[in-house]
Amino acid sequence: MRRCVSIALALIMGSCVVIAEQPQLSGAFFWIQATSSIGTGTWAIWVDPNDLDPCAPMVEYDLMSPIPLSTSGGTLVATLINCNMYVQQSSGGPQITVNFGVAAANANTTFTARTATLNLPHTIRAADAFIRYSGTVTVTDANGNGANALGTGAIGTGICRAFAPATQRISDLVAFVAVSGGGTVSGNQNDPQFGFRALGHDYKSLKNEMSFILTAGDVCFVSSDFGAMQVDVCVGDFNDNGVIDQADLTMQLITLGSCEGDANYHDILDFDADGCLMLQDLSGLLSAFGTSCP
Ligand SMILES: [Ca+2]
Ligand SMILES: [Ca+2]
Ligand SMILES: [Ca+2]
Repeated sequence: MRRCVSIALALIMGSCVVIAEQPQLSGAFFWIQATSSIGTGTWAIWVDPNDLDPCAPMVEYDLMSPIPLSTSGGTLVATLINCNMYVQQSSGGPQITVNFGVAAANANTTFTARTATLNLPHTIRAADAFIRYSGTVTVTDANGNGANALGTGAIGTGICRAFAPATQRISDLVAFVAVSGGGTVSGNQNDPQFGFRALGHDYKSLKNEMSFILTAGDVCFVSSDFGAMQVDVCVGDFNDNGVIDQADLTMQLITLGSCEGDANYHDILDFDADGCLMLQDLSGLLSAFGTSCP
C-alpha cells in the first residue's frame, strides 16, 4: 500500500503520527436498481478498492450515453440517462458526489441507487466528527399527466440519504417532488443549511444512497453531495489528551496481539492500519513517545 509524504515525514521527524485520513472504497462504485410491475433492471460499475490513490485520492466516473435497465427477458424497465460521480479526499475532507438521471418506462418505478462505502483507516471520534449533505431532485413530466418522485420507506423519508458510519442513517433530504402536466420542478435541501454540523457520534465510514418511486413515463434527476470535515488523526493518542504518554503506552501493551473484531482492538493504536496491534505498532508508539499532537 502506498504511503503519503506527510506520513513519511512524520516518521522521520520522530513526532507523533498525524495523518489526514485517506479513505478506501469498497464494493461497487455506483449501483442502481429499477423495479416496477414490468420487472427489475440493475446496473453497476465496480472498482478496485485500491483505485483511490492515497496520495492524490480521487475516483471520477462519467456515463456518456444512456443505459437501458432491462429485465433478463429484454423488457425495458427504465433508462439510466446519465451519471457523473466522484469520490475524493480533498483538503475539505472525504466527499462523495453523485449526479444521475433516470426515465421510468410505462409503469411507476422504484429506483434505489448507492455509492461504494468510503472506509477510513481510523475512527473519527465524535468530538471531531462534522458532516454536510445536500440533495437536489428535479422531476419532469414527460407524458403530460403530471409527475412525482416520492422517497421510499415511511412517510417523510428523504430520497437522498446519508450514512455515517455506513450502517447508520444520519440524514434524509427531499421527501417528495411533484409537478403538473408538462412541467419541471426541483426540490433542494441541505443538512445543515451552511457549513458543517456535528455528527454527535464516532464514524469510520461514509455512504450515500438514494431511493424513490417515479411515476410512469417520467424523468427524474438526482444530485447529492456528502462530505465530512477533514480531521487530522493523532495515531497513538488513545486517551485523546493531545500527548503520546504513559497511559497510551500502557494501553498499547495491554492490547498487543489483538486484531480487528477483538474487544481489545482499538484502531487509534494501529499505526500501520493493518487491522492488528503488533510489535511494529508498539515501536511506532515508542518512537513518538512524549510528543504532542498538534
Ligand atoms: Ca407523467
Ligand atoms: Ca495520550
Ligand atoms: Ca498494526
